[in-house]
Amino acid sequence: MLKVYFTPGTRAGRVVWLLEELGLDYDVDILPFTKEGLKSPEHRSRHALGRVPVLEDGDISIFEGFYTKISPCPAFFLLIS
Ligand SMILES: N[C@@H](CCC(=O)N[C@@H](CS)C(=O)NCC(=O)O)C(=O)O
Repeated sequence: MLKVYFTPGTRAGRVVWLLEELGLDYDVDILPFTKEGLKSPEHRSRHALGRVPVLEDGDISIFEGFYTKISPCPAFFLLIS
């Protein structure tokens, strides 16, 4: 199951939007835009700078907006490979 780490009002909303458009199953973990939310040791273990979005797919963890958006799109990888 995909999991998106999301903070309201940020670019992480684009990942949620894309997953909705693709009709994929996913969970959302909502992190507040606070030091406790984004800069917690737990979230820093996912993203060293404590930012969103982060997308997890099983054991794989991806950050940076571009990669979090292309990774659920296998057709894109077929096009560029
Ligand atoms: N280049 C990154 C930028 C990520 C980023 O700056 N996210 C903002 C929200 S839009 C964030 O997490 N800011 C919190 C912070 O920098 O402390 C991407 O495209 O994912």
